[in-house]
Amino acid sequence: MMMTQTMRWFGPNDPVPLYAIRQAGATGIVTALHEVANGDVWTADMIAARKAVIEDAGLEWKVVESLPVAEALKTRSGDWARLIEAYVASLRNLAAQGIDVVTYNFMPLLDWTRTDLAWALPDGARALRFELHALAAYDIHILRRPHAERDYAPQVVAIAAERFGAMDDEARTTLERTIIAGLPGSEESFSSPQLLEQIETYADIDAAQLRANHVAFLEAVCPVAEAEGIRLVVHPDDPPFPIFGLPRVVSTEADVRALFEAVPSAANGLCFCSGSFGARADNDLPGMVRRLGDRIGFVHLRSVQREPDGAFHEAAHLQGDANMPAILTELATVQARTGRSLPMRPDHGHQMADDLTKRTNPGYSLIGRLRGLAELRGLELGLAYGRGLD
Ligand code: DNO
Ligand code: MN
Repeated sequence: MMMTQTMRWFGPNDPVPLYAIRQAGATGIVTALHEVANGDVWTADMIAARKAVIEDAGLEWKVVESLPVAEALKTRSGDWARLIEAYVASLRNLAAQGIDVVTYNFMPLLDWTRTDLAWALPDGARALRFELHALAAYDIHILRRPHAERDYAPQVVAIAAERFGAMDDEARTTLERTIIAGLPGSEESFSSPQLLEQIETYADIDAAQLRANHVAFLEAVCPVAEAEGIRLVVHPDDPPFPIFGLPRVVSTEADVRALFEAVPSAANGLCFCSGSFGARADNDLPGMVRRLGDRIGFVHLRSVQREPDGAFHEAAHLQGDANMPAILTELATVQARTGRSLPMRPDHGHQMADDLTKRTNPGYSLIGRLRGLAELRGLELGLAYGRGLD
């Protein structure tokens, strides 16, 4: 059984058209109603209209990524009850349209974060990169978060000061915009003063409290998700460790296991992202698929190349640190056991070839993801053939 090949599409404004995704060999679309404000209900009409556009292109809306979780749900404050009602209303409307996998994440304030969106590779292609020194330079010298230097090793603080000192105004503005303006799929973006203010709302929320808030969210929405046949899959933290002193509690296998044990509902699932988990050397990616597989409802495949000093960049899908043959082998075992084909998408791809001359969503250009999907499809088929095409 092969995985169901999908690609992310950011809606009518996406520079990548649906026909190109179909030509890339995907059958399913991963998308969201990005125009709906975080916390508002996704109505049946809105969902049906977007679904029709996708189906007119010969594709199927396979996965929602993401139905966003409003900040008040993460901090368990404000109009928490109303936001829960809105969330489950959206789930009901999605189920009525036949959509059964819904992605979300529980990262405080910021979604996925990088410090460079066009890092030049030796062959001239461009990759996304995260560098701890650059993050520290922004945190300490631009955001100027009180006592930020306490969160970094002394040598990182020293290098960050040098890096900041060497930056001109344009470089400082580019770094600031890269970190806080929100990457594709993020629901929030901030100015630095706004981010500083928002970080304060987490002053009394440590990892234990954030995890408790996450469990409370799941306990409130999983009964409806389960009744509606929806798998609610959490996307891991990216990067998978705290930044700006904010807790992150979906970074490791132990984090995921704690969620599953706290809320055993079948609707409480995982979006296994090999890139996000793979940014940590202590995450055993094939082992996580093997041990968590029955709760995986959606798969992001990409590979990061970890570098020294807390840096990493996006590698090609079959290069970098992820052991993709081992991961795909474990995924095939999970599918054989559950009898269910998992939706999979190539996650971030390089900006390469003609895409270097076009406006693209960082990480979501066409050609880099098309190459990734082709390589992953070939690897999956080769492994299946080697097993006798089970
Ligand atoms: C990271 C990517 C991101 C992701 C969002 C989900 O691995 O998959 O673009 O889609 O962080 O919230
Ligand atoms: Mn991902």
